[in-house]
Amino acid sequence: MLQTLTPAAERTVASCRRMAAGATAPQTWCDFLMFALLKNESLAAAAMQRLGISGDSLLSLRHSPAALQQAATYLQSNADSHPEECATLGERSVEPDDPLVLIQIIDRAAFLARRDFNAAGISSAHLLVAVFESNDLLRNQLLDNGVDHPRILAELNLETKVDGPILAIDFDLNWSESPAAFTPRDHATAARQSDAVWRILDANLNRGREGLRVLEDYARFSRNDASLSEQLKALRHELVSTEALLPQLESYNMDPASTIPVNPDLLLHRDTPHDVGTQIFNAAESIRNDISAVVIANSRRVQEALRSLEEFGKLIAPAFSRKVKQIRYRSYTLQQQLCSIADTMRPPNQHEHRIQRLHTAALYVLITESLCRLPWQQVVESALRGGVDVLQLREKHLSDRELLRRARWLADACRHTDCLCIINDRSDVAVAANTDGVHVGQDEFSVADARAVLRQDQLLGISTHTLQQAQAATIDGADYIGVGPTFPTATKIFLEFPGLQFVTEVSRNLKIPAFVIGGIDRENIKEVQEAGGTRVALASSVVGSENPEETARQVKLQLRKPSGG
Ligand code: TZP
Repeated sequence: MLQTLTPAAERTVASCRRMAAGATAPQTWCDFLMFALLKNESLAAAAMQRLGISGDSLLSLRHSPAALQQAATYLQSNADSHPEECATLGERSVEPDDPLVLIQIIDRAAFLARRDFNAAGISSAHLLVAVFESNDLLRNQLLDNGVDHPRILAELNLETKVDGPILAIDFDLNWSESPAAFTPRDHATAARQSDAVWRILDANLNRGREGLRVLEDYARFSRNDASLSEQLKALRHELVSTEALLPQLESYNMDPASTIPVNPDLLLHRDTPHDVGTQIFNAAESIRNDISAVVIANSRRVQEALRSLEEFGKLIAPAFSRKVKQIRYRSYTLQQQLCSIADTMRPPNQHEHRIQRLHTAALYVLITESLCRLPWQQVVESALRGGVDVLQLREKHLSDRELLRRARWLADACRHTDCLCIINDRSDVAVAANTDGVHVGQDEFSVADARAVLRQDQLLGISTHTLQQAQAATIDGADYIGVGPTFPTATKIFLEFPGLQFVTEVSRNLKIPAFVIGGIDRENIKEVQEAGGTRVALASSVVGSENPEETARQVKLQLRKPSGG
């Protein structure tokens, strides 16, 4: 539990007391605390400098001429720049006449420090955040100058997640504890002896660096993305430079290109011959189907390495761990960019997932607005509620733009369900709307041509009217076939009806998912089943019904019954 102020924080509070002595206005105390933070050598002072908060800028914020004079004198003096002098000041315990505002700020700082995993005590950094949060006037003035909460936290490298108003402190402050108690944690020395921790850090620094190099190569040579590869390279170099934050025996030079650890302690603990992990192989490790799989695998590798470094780093070097955490967050952003590029090429498992869904599908419904009794979107929603497995947008006469708009709407409606979304005829629309796939007829693009347009993870179905066509579709690599027309229908004009005989032929000869189509309704579905059909594609009988949900539900129930039952 944190009960202490770090020496710099003690010095700062002491300076503030000296400057603001006798002042009654809370604003004065806040302003003077800012001056004191700036004046004393501390984390906060360095951060304030980087944030552009200078003595002059603070002076310009003040309104009282007397206080202005007092502050200016203080800034010019050397009073607080000698640690020895300040340390004596810091040993004084809490003053009985400290104003409420100061006590509140310190309470808040204590609260922040408790939430900061790596905090060794209430530091100047916590004081800076606390004063920023506590004083509206000061905060607004800083915000006007572009200094906001996230920037302050980032500059202070604070781990704390700050929210809510100032809370009452729930433990006793121990103001009198000696500054010696703030030196790094006791277990650090013991942990430093730990061979295991060093080996873990060594392995993961290598793993992280190598993974980043792979991603960088991809960005550079495959994507030709100079900015992304530059950022990945910078991140890799930064990862290497974190080694300097580990406890070290002697000084050493940073060489980001080297595979030999620059920190000799890391090398000292490297023991590859006895690493049991070098013998463990995962079958998936050696299989990469395409570039996107390489990108995804290495992104994971980098994340895992960084997480491991962050966790084990806490045992021996909190500053190292904090830095790695920052790198991990930045790597997320870069990897998201990389993976979204890679995803465009082939999202992992998406095709497999769609194929699996297709194999469990029994009811396929075609959506054509002119056949719908209700507004077509309502029909879609109703059919989805009824448990339809696949929806196809079949519109032959819309403009491209309107077709795409509907395709996107349908894809979005299906995305929140496990229903597949298919576009009739138009592979380009299926790609643009990112639907689950496309369905073509015998007079449209061939399977091969449609595949050339589609993304690799998208499904492709084709209508077939003869066993020969059905066999060809299977050989060409279609994911499913339409089998029909089975019964006469007003939905599409046909000269011939292969009928139930064709259904039987397909069911006996082919294993590919086959959706029987053409004039099917709740009355004749039994005949389809008796002919060997297990899946059906319906248009008018569902979308033209008053209650598509109920019709879909009934058809699905029927399909679940054993053949002819
Ligand atoms: N292909 C063969 S039959 C058919 C298509 C598109 C129409 C199916 O519609 P319905 O209304 O179920 O007969």
